[in-house]
Amino acid sequence: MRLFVALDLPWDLKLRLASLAGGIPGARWVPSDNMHLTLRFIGEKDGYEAEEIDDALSRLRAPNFELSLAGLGVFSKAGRATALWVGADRNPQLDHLQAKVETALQRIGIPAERKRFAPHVTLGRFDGVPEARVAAYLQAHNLFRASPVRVEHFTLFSSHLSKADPVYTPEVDYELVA
Ligand code: 2AM
Repeated sequence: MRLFVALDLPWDLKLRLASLAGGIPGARWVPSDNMHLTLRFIGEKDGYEAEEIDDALSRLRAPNFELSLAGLGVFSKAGRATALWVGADRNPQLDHLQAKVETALQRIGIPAERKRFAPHVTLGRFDGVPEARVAAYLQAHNLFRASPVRVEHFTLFSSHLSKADPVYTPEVDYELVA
């Protein structure tokens, strides 16, 4: 199983994010069903390890919080944009949850994530799209801000890759405390 831990998003927020799709020729837009905010990518694990992960995550206690998605940006490789994302307002409670997930996974032997946590929801992926179109898109949408949502659980997802879009399945939800 290919696993990752993420915040699922309410459907109306996904629809709002999906309304940002379009305007960059050649972009592969993420279907709204697939939108999420990754806390930790885990990767390929067998059934026994998946149970250990579930056990570790189910012991985690962290408070629920409000999440505000705002601002757009791109990830780039060698000076070329590879992915478009919407960011999140700075949020100590989100950082706290992510750190707790990281610690819980390290405690059961999963190697530490080296990349710094950069909360984002990926909207689209690029493969050689014109940089000027990306720049114009960012300029047109840079004031994007979604209504805040209350985050009351986080989710262990499995991911099945295919030639088309990957299929993400929520396997287990873990409640955050009030
Ligand atoms: P992304 O949105 O920035 O692409 C499921 O694949 C989720 O895990 C995606 O949200 C993806 O982030 C994230 N992820 C982080 N590291 C990954 C990796 N090495 N391979 C695949 N997905 C990864």
